[in-house]
Amino acid sequence: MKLFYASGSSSMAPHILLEESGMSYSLEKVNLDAKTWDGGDYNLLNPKSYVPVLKTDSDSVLTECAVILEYIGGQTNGNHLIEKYGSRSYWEQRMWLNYIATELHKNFISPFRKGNWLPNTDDSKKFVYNRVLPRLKLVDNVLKQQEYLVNNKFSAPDAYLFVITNWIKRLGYSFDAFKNLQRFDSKMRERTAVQRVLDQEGKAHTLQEKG
Ligand SMILES: N[C@@H](CCC(=O)N[C@@H](CS)C(=O)NCC(=O)O)C(=O)O
Repeated sequence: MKLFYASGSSSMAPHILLEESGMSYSLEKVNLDAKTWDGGDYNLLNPKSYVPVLKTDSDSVLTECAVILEYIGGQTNGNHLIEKYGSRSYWEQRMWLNYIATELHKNFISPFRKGNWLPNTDDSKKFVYNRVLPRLKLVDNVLKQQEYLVNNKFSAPDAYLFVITNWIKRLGYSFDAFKNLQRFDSKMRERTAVQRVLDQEGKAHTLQEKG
C-alpha cells in the first residue's frame, strides 16, 4: 500500500493506522500548493485535489479519510483497529469515523479559503473555533470516562481524533475547555507509532501558502 500525504494534515490519521497495523507500506509526499508529487500532476491521481489517497496493493485509488481508515483496519486481523463488520463495536467505530469526518474535520476547514485548508487569519480562526467548540465539548465529555473512543482501546477513530487534537495545538486554541481531549492527545503522543509518524512527517505544511 502507498499513502499520499502532506505533513500534519488529515493524512496523518491513515499514516498512524498503517504504522500501528504493522503492515508494510510506503509514503509519497504531496506538494499541496503545486498539486504535484514525484510522479507528476497530483490531480491526475486524485481529481478531488486533496490528501489522503491510499493506493492499495491491487492499485485501486482510495480517497476520503474515514473510508481509508476503515480499509486499513479491515486489512488487519484480530487487532480491533476496525471491528468485525456488523458487530455493535463496528457500528460505534463507524459512527465516530463519520462524526469526526463531517462534524470535526470539515468544520475545521476555513470557508474563507479555496480548497480544504485550516484557517489562517485571526478572524477565520475565531469563526472556526465557534463551530467546533460544541462538537469538541461532546467528545471531551465522552472521554471523561474512557481513554479511547471505542471499548476503551485504541482503534481507527482514535487515529483520526488525534489529527483534530493536533490541529487544536497548531491553531493555538486552548485546551482549557477540553481537559479530557488534552489527556487523550498526550496519551496518543506516548504511542510508539505516533512518535514514528511525527518524526517521519516532520514540520507540518504551512497554513500560509494560500490566500
Ligand atoms: N473529504 C476529504 C477532505 C480531505 C481534506 O480536507 N484534505 C486537506 C488536508 S486536511 C487537503 O488536502 N487540502 C488541500 C486542498 O484542498 O487544496 C476527506 O475526508 O478525506
